Amino acid sequence: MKHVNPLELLELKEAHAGVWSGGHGWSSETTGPLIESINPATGKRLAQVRGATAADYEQVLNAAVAAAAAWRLVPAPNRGEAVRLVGEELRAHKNDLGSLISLENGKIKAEGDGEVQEMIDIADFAVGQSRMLYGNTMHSERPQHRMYEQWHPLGVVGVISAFNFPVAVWAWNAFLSAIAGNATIWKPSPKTSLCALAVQHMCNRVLERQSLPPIFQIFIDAGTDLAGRFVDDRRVALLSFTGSTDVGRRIGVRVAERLGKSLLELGGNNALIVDENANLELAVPAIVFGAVGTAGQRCTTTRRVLVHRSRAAELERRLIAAYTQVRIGDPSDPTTLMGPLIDRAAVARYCAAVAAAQIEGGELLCGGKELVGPGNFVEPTIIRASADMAVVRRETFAPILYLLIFDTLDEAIATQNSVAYGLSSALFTDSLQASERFLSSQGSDCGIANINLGTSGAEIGGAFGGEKDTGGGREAGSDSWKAYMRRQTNTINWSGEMALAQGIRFDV
Ligand code: UN1
Repeated sequence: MKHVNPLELLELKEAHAGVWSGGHGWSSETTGPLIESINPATGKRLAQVRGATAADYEQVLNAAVAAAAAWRLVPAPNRGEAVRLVGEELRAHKNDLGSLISLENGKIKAEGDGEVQEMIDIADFAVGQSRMLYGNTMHSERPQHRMYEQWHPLGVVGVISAFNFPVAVWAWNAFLSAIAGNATIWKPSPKTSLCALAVQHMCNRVLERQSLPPIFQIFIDAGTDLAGRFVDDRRVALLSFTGSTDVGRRIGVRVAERLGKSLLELGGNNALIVDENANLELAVPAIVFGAVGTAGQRCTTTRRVLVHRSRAAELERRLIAAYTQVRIGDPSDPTTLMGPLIDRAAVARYCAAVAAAQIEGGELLCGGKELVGPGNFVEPTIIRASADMAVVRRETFAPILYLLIFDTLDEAIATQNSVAYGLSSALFTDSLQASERFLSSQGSDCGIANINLGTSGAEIGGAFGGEKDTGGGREAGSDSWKAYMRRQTNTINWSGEMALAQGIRFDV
C-alpha cells in the first residue's frame, strides 16, 4: 500500500508557523518559542511549531475585531453557507485529518475519523441553525406596543481547546460562533498543534476561495503569558474553555473579573450504574468503550461503575474477560483498541493513581502497569474500590475504572452525585421506575443522564456540558447557539401616546 503522509497532504511543514491572522496570514516571526509535536506512540518528534509572539497576538486580535465587524453584515443563512463549505472540505479530508489526529494525539484511527465526523455533524447542524436564530415575541402591558427579542453577534469569540479532542471541540464552538456572526480565535493545545494547523489550512482555503472575511484565526502559545492576556482581553466577548477544572476555575474567575462571558466545559468523574435488573449484554460493551476509549482521556470517560451487589460477581468476571482482549498498541493499526496516553506526565499520573488506590484499600482486578518500551502505553485497569476513597472521587485522565458495590438505587444515585463534578451519567436497567427516578429531579445531577447507554460518546445534537465543577457551560446542539450571541429586547410604541412604566403618570 502506498505510504501517505498526512502532514504533507494537510500542508504542514517540518517547522510550521503557529499563528495565522487575517492581516498577515501565516506569521513570519522567528522569535517565538519552538514547540515540539510528539507522536505519543513512539516518543518521536513529528514537527516543530513556532509559538506566538506578543506582536503576533496583537495581529490576530486586531484582524479578528475587523473580521467580526464585516461578518456581522453578512446575512445569517449566507454565514451558514460558508460553514457548509468548510464541512465539505472536512468531508473531503476526513481520512487524512483522522490519520493526523491518530498520529499526534494517539487515539485509534477509528476515533480520529470519528472526531472529524463530529466536526462534519456540527457543521451540518450549524447550517440549519443559521436559518433558525429565533427570538420570542412578547405581549406588552402597554396598549399599541410591540415587544420582541432578537439575537445579535457578540463580536470576537475565543476558544481554548484541549489535546483530547484536538479539533472537534473547536468545531462545536467555531461553527456556531460563525453562523452567529462572530469571528473566532482559536488557542489549541500545544500538544496537538498540527491537528489545529491542518484545520486552519482547510478553513483558509474555503474562505479565500469565497473571498470571505477571515473569521477563523489561530495562535499557538507555548506557555508564555499570551493565553493569560487572551483571557483578560476585553476584546474577547466570550471565552470558551474546554479542559481541566483547575484551569477552568482560574479562567472563569479572570473572565468574570472583567464581566466577560465564559463558557466552561471542564472535568468529569462519570459514573455508570448497573441496576439489579440491568442487561449486561448492553452494559459490558458500554463500560469497556466508556472506560478504555481514547485511553480514558475523554471528559465523558466512565470512571466509576456502581453495580448492584447481586450482579457484582458476574459483571466483574465479564469485564475482566473483556479487558484481557483489549489490544494495546499502534493507534494506526485497525486491530488496536487502545492507544497511548498523551505524554509522560499522564503516565506518571496513571501510576500514581493506581498506587494511591491500592494504599487506600482498593483491590487491583486487572491491569495497573505501565508498558515498557517507546511510547506512553499503560494497561487498562479495573480496581475494586469504595466510594469514599479520595482517589475515586478525583478525575484521573487515564483508563482506570473503579468498581463500587451498592444495595439500593437511592444509595447508588447518592454516591454518583457525591463527587464534585456533574458531567455525564448512565443507568443500565430494565425497570421503568428506576429509569424515571434516575432522570427525575431527585436523580442524576449531571448535564448528561443516559438510560441503557454509556457515559461516553455524546452526540452533538444535545447541549454538551455539565454542572458543578464541570463548569455549567453547554456546547454543540439544542439551544447552545445562544451562548454565542447577545439578546436584545426591543419595544416599539406605535400608539401616539407615552405610556410610562408600572401605570405611573407624569403630567408634565
Ligand atoms: C471531551 O472529552 O472533551 O462524549 C469531549 C464524547 C465526545 C465528546 C467528549 N463526543 O465522548
